[in-house]
Amino acid sequence: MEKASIQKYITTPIYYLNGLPHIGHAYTSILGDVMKKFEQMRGNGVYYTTGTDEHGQKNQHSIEASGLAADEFLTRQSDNFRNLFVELGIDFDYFVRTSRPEHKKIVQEILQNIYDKGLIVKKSYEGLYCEGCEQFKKKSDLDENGCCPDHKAAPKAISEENYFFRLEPYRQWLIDYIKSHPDWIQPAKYANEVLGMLKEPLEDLCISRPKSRVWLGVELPFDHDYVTYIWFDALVNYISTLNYGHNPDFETVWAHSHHLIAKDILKPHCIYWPIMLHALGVVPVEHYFIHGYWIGEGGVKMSKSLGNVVDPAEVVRLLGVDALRFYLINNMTLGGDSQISVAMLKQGYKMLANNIGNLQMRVLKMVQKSLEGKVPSPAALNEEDKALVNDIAGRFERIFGQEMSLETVSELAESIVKAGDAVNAYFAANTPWVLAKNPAERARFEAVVYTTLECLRLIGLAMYPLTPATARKIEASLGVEPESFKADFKPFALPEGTEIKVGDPLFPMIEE
Ligand code: ME8
Repeated sequence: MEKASIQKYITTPIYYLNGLPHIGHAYTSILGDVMKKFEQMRGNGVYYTTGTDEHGQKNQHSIEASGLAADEFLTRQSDNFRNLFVELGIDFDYFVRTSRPEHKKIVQEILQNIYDKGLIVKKSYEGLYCEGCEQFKKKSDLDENGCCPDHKAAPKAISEENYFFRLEPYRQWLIDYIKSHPDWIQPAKYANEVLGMLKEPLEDLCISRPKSRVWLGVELPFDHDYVTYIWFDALVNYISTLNYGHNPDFETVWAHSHHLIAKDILKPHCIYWPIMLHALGVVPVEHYFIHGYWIGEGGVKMSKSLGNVVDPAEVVRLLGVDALRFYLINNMTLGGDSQISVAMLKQGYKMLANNIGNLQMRVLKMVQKSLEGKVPSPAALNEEDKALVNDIAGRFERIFGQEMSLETVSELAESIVKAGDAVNAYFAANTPWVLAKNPAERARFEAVVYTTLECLRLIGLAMYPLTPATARKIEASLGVEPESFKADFKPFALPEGTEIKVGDPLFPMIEE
């Protein structure tokens, strides 16, 4: 990694690998890829990481239940994530695995650093431990049945000696930091949630687990009977990836870091992590982008027993990668939860087929039939034609003129649909299939076809971050596929005389 070429460092959470990757994991990693491609089109170098969290009690129990050796189990499970992400067209630069020795070494160096500063103390502790969260719980965190509200299981009473990292001395610093950096945690709703968590004094964070209970973890460098708490290990991935402590370019890259996470892991990311970094003398991440949850159609939670789980691999087989990517970005409500089902995904697919796919096929066939397969002349474009092209180009230029954010990518998806609608309305109103039959209308016919092709070219470019394969097909069909996609929306750049290619439909009919 060369620092001069990196203007953005983007990360996703690293996922627990005790189960198979699901639609939520696929979403965050697709979102990161969309942001990466968006920034690359703006001319910025991006370093993007995603990966798997391979320690802790939950993973340990799955290994024990599998009967496999730990390494074998971890590699097999981690590969399920990596392979799915590759299939989804996710262009990560590095796939994190916390079981790697390079990562573990840096976790140990950081633990030793904080220990040497006198910030870690040993004491005995009695508490209620939720294995699902890998966290000790306060009574006030539990529901009316005494269960963890997220895992619906009663936490176990545990009494043991452990090491603790004091958080309270940093609480006021963190409150001040959030208040003085209003766009640090986006959307702002979640910054307010974090401020809410900071109203009460912070309890000491238990950063160790005795090996007698948890053997799958990074050993404490100052006490070999313990491994470190999974979150202390997992959060460090964001800087161990940059070879923290051994990389002279670390600060430059870290200064442009962006964490993508869902609302479920706000507390470790927005409270423990900045405090850990502060204790190390490292500035916090530049931005957090926090999204809501995908839930089933009708607002019900997805579960195997309800049969409403959306399996990303199955959706890909049914509808292809791009329809899934587009749906996820187009339909996530900012700052809230969003619904998904196979039926809703099919609707999204049909929308793309009608809005973009059919338009492209109709106009290309017209060019093939009546214009010898070549882009016609723009000489006779009238004010309406020019206004449509300029409007679409201007809209995309404005969007790509902004920094990536959750708002920007959802605005991009929306503007693609709107541009498609506008071109379809234009095409229908100008009836080029009628004009084609009348030699006296030749110039007008050519102008309408040129306008439509040029709009498609612009739409194809703008689609690249969301639907890279479709974008390539559109540009290739117009004979102008670029080697790398750039956010250059200069209008009327489709050269007259370019040979078009009528390929397969972008979104062929699907079986119901
Ligand atoms: O929390 N909708 O791993 P995890 C949207 N290992 N996104 C969802 C989702 C849903 N229904 N369900 C999960 C962990 N996600 C830790 C993280 S990071 C240092 C350690 C996504 O496997 C979302 O990104 O439980 C969420 O934050 C993450 O998966 C949690 O993944």
